[in-house]
Amino acid sequence: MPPLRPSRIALRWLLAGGVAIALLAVAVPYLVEPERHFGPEEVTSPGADKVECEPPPEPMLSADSPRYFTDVTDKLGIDFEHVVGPLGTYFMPESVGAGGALFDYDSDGDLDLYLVNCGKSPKATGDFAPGTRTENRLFRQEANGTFRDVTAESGLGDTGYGMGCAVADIDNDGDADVYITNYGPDRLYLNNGDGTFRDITAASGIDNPDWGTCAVWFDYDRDGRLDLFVVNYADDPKYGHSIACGFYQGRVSYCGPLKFQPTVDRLYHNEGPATDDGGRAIVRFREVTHEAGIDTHPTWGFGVVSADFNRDGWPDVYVASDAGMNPLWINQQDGTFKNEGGLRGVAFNQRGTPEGSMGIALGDADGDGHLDIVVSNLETEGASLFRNLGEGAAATRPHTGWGTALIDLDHDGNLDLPLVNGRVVPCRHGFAPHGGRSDRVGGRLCRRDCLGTRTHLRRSRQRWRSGPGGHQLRDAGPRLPE
Ligand SMILES: [Ca+2]
Ligand SMILES: [Ca+2]
Ligand SMILES: [Ca+2]
Ligand SMILES: [Ca+2]
Repeated sequence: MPPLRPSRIALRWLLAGGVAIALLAVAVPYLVEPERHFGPEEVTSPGADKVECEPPPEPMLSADSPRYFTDVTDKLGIDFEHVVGPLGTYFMPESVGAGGALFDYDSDGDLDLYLVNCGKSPKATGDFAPGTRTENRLFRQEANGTFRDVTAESGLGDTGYGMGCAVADIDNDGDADVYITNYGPDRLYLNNGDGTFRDITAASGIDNPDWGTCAVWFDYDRDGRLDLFVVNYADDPKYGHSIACGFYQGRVSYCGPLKFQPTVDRLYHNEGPATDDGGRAIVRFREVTHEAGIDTHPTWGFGVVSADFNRDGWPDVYVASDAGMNPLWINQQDGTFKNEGGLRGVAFNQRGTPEGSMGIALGDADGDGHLDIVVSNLETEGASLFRNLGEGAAATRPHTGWGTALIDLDHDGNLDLPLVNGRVVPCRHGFAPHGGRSDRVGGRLCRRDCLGTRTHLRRSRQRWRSGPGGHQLRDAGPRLPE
């Protein structure tokens, strides 16, 4: 890899940080029409009446506030729009959004941008506006720092109902390969080394038809080949996740996790190089979910990270579950894992209560040399900070958090904590968003010593953008049925 020029490094970090926040912010709006609820059943959410609608927050960026980001989206040629709907069927994946990755797909030393897209909801009537693109898209970073859409020529324009992706070199040939989690069958794309990818899902032996949300590559048996842990959300054979649930004062919205069945997350062992029926090189995987013990604890999984949490030299796995405990799978060094989430204090919050966990950030928040964990949760729960000393510490924000990260945004050596919020449960007076209806994110980036400051996402009806001072990507938002 050629050395990076300083100016490019700055741009790269600016972009990486900005896109990280933007991707984390792809939480779909919860703009629902109560009279249009779908499905033969409603359930009531006890406690919803206790959720007060807070007044819109005061702007948090003053004229002399530091600007960590500059909006370069249009300038750099990134025109991605995240598409869901058309709304009206309460198809729950609409309320989750999708992620993406910054990685160097063509090995030229410059980070490229891959953005996962959702698409049309299965039972939705109506359609998107003509020309709406629903496939995942890949943008190549050009020599001048701008981005060019190379989706079609790369072969990475997966059209599944996308949720997330995990990038790693799975065949040890030096280039980055891509796993995509979908609502429906996931996909594995092998990098051909010439700027193109090919779908090797079936030939590789990977078969995850469930609602995959997040995945991580890690070498759990330390044989030099990356293995795959895939987190799945919920099963709903009865309604296909198109079902509304009742809340306070007859209001309806997307259902919570307990309406559905939890799922088993899956572990695939990398068996090494092989060839497909046509004689082309592939990588073969074998599902080891059961023999590794992962099926002993189903989850409503939204996030997953891998690290050596107990410092024994073997990588472990931590899962954010939208209900119930968050499992911490400690590697037993023999191909099996044991859930020690409760034992190690990361399964529940500070009060011993399970939370609606969505995002996970991993980093050394207190600078003691050990990895700590931040988990974003549902409104009224706040995010949780777990220091890696067995201490659990609730950090914070009274909003429903989705994406989060621990990242040094201002290069001062301290990790900062962006938390992106979005409402899914109606409050006492309806669906007032976190801060009213406008087009900006007001936010103060959180240093390690100020866990508790807030970052608000405000939503418009059709699209969101961050700013002022924030990186910007656009979300096409809902196209409401006519
Ligand atoms: Ca590149
Ligand atoms: Ca590769
Ligand atoms: Ca391995
Ligand atoms: Ca370990």
